[in-house]
Amino acid sequence: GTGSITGSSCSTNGAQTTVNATIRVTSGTYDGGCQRFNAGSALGDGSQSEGQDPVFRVENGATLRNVVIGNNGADGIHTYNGAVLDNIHWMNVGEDAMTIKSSGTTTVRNIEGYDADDKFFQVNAASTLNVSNCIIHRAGKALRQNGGTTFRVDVTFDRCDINDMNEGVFRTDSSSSTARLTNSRLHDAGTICIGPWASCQQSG
Ligand code: ADA
Ligand code: CA
Ligand code: CA
Ligand code: CA
Repeated sequence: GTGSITGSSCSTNGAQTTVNATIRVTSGTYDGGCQRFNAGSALGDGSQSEGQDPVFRVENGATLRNVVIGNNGADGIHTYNGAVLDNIHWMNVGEDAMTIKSSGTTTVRNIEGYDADDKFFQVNAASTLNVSNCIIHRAGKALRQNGGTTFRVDVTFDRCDINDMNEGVFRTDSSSSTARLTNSRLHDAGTICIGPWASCQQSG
């Protein structure tokens, strides 16, 4: 069963900081204290234009915790060589919410995000992505392996509430990638598996 899906416990009316240069988390834990981190125009405008900078860049297994990404989400959060994202709330996803930029395992838990014009998770490198306790409302798709790439991505979503996707949940162009959705609730979520996935399943 789905149990309870609570998303993030951060409220969206905390103190707001404008981020004019990407905050880099290279080791240990960065605890945002549930402040609102809003992208300044130096990072981008949160539109669909590519080449915007992320608000946070998390590397080498470091942890980013207790963060609200404000109404300008720019290019969201980038991970390199694996990372942990815990208790993150995207008020209004920008170009995308989170991008895997290099290989590793990225663990994402207790998150929620709203209003992604196209992608929520963007995966640009062979990697593993494990997501649990997530709420994604309004996006084109919840996850996109970078178009035209054929490397292997292994993704799991557990206890997710996915609502109002224009296109669907998981999309790849790779026949070696896998996706699994468990214990989740879908509403107007489109096609769950788009593309030639080696395996793509929903259960529980
Ligand atoms: C699009 C674009 C890629 C990359 C990606 C992203 O898919 O074609 O080059 O920029 O978005 O990481 O946002
Ligand atoms: Ca993009
Ligand atoms: Ca948006
Ligand atoms: Ca992007």
